[in-house]
Amino acid sequence: MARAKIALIGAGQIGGTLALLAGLKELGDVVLFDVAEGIPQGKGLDIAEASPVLGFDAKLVGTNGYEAIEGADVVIVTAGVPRKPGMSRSDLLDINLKVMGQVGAGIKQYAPNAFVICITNPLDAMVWALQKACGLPVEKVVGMAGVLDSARFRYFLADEFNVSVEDVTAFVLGGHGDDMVPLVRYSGVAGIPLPDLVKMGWTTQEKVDSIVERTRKGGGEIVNLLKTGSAFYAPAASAIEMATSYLRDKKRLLPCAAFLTGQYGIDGLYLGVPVIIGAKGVERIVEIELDSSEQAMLDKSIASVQELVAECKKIVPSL
Ligand code: TXD
Repeated sequence: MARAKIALIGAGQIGGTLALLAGLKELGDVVLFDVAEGIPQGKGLDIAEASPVLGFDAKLVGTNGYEAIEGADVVIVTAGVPRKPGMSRSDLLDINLKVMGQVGAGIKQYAPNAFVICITNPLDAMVWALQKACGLPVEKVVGMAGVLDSARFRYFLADEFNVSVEDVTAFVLGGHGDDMVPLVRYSGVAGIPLPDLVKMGWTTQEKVDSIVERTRKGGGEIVNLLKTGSAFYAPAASAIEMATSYLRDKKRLLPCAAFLTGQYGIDGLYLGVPVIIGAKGVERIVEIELDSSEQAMLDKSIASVQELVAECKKIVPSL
């Protein structure tokens, strides 16, 4: 069977890491696209030159033209600008909405059958705008945030319990912001829920609360350390997990920003919820039961995403 084709729109920090991981996992051939000349070409060639040493077969090409993404099976979008000092949130929205417009048009023309994963921030609004711009079915356009937020939660828990990260499951719902909803009841070690682990004396409620807080602020913690730029290894790994589930029809249950049509009482908005990703894209949206405090946290998160989308509609009324 021919190799899958993976198009990476944006060849910055995350884009470059995505290309390396896609190669290492032999997911398929990779096209790196960026408006910056030389960067996608340089990164593509550099990673291709690593392939004999690392032992993978994949073609990696860099480009500044959308035609090179023709027929892509998966498109992962990181294109955009980060918020710089002095830039307001709506300045950032304005620029990145324009970027989503361009990227969406490119996908519509050259990769209308792709599974599209958006990573660009502010995530919940950008994936919404990207879906509108490319016009692909909503089950083929998702946002990456929950896998990353859950991975952070899992790592902190594994560290606290001194157990393998592989045995820690964790769930984070809602928008990709400080009011995301880490679900303590649905997280635990090898099937033992966190509240039971507290009862068993493995940890304390205070420690769990502080891990929840650290998870919520996980993105900011890395930004503060790096000073320039934001996290890129874990975000890239998370998007690759989603792409793999699609390409290999694994039907993983992963928290992703998916378009809701009534689930969780929401219609017409992208929000981080558990979904099953298989060969058809988002094959199922899983509605889990929430208690009143979890629902209240989710409602707060929903309100933030709604506010963000309303701001986007103000900037681009045609959306
Ligand atoms: O969980 C999540 N969703 C996130 C999101 C976690 C971490 C970072 N997240 C966001 O991903 C971050 O706030 C950014 O919006 C994106 C990409 O992060 P990255 O660290 O890769 O940013 P870079 O290094 O600035 O790369 C962006 C690239 C850069 O090379 C630009 O030249 C390019 O985007 N760019 C474009 N490419 C194509 N088309 C257009 N119009 C364009 N404009 C800029």
